[in-house]
Amino acid sequence: MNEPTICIHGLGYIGLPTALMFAAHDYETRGYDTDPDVRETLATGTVPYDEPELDRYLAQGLNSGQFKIVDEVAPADCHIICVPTPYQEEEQKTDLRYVESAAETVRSVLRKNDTVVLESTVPPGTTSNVLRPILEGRELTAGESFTLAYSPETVLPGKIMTELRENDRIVGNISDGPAAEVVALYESFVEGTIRTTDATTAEFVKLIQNAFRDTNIAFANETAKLAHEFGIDSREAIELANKHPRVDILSPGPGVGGHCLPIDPLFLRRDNHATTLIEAAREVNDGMAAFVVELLNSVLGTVEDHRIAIFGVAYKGGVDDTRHSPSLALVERLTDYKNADTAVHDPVVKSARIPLVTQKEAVTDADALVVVTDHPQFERLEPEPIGEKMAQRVLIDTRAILDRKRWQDAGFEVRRIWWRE
Ligand code: SAJ
Repeated sequence: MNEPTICIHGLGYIGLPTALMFAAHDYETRGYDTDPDVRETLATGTVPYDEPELDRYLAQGLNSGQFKIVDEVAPADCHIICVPTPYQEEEQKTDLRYVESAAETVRSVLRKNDTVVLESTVPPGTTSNVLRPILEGRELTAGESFTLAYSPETVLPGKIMTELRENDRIVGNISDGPAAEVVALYESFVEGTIRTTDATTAEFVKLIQNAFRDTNIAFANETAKLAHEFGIDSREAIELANKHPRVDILSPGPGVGGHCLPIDPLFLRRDNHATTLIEAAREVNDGMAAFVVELLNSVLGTVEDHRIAIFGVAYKGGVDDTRHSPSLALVERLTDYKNADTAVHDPVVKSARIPLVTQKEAVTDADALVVVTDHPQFERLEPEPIGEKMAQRVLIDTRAILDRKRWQDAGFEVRRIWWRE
């Protein structure tokens, strides 16, 4: 087992699965996180969030000894940085403090011929202009005495382990020529194609992928709102439009959440130059909470003095992640209305920054039920037991996942973001 040793810096949503993937492919893998609570939880074999396959990989990594959680970073042949890069809305810039601090740590143990890879999502130029100067010293030059590359993850929460294996991958080197060591490293588990480019292009590609998806969803959301005005069925219109060989419009919904699509497109802003289309798309998507309130108002007259049950606080179905969740935006918007009361239920999320209640508590005396997250559990909801607890039978199905006719037959007034009413 003469594979190089790997140290993963940051054991969150991406660092942990990546570390476990390397460990499962015979690399002696060390995992380091600056948060002692994260280290302690993982060391007991507990994955702090829901993600298929991860528990099994963690148990296997710890039991075999291929994966070890360390309290201090030691020298390793390869360092992979997977730390958060939050966006500071007020200053309109990416907070690179965690990347910088991880780079300082790597520098303290970096040796000649080692490899350093950044995976965190960052503004274009970060690997060359921020990471490189921290790592380089009098004796160490990137591209000469050590390898430095950027390689973004592209995995979908809920399918992380599958997509780590199956997705194509980009490796962006900071000097000319392909980063052979880095390609070889990822080739150990990536079944897709690995393509090489320069680091800044790789950073840019990651951002435009997410900006493209966000913009496409914004187009779908705008289409749905326009269709409402024209009195036509947006679902039918989008399905028909998508029959064209070069058209592929995504699905409208209550807004775009998660830690990637709402944030990454903003990393493309440069020296206060607005990215016109991309920022307009963000506005459209952020505006969907207001549209859901409009739908509520159209049935209730006003949401003032009404009690609204909200189903789902996860940002999308099947995950327990509530970051930038459309439900949180909706709850926030409803606080603008006098005496509008909200009760939020989610069968998957264990805790959120707002109180969560049981399904029964949420619907009891509610004037409307808004289904925000497309959890499979909600698709199976029965109208009658819910309706009999509610004060009024009103359903806003923002994802069009419920059988409208059944709910209407049970006396519900039904509204949806897409689909003709
Ligand atoms: N959504 C819609 N309509 C759609 C699709 C999604 O409203 O047709 C909403 C979802 O409900 C959710 C949000 O968009 O609120 C984002 O969900 P998602 O499934 O589109 O994406 P994420 O944020 O879970 O993961 C994205 C993925 N990026 C792309 O597909 C380009 C993933 O591959 C990335 O690795 C991930 O961001 C990341 O880490 O950057």
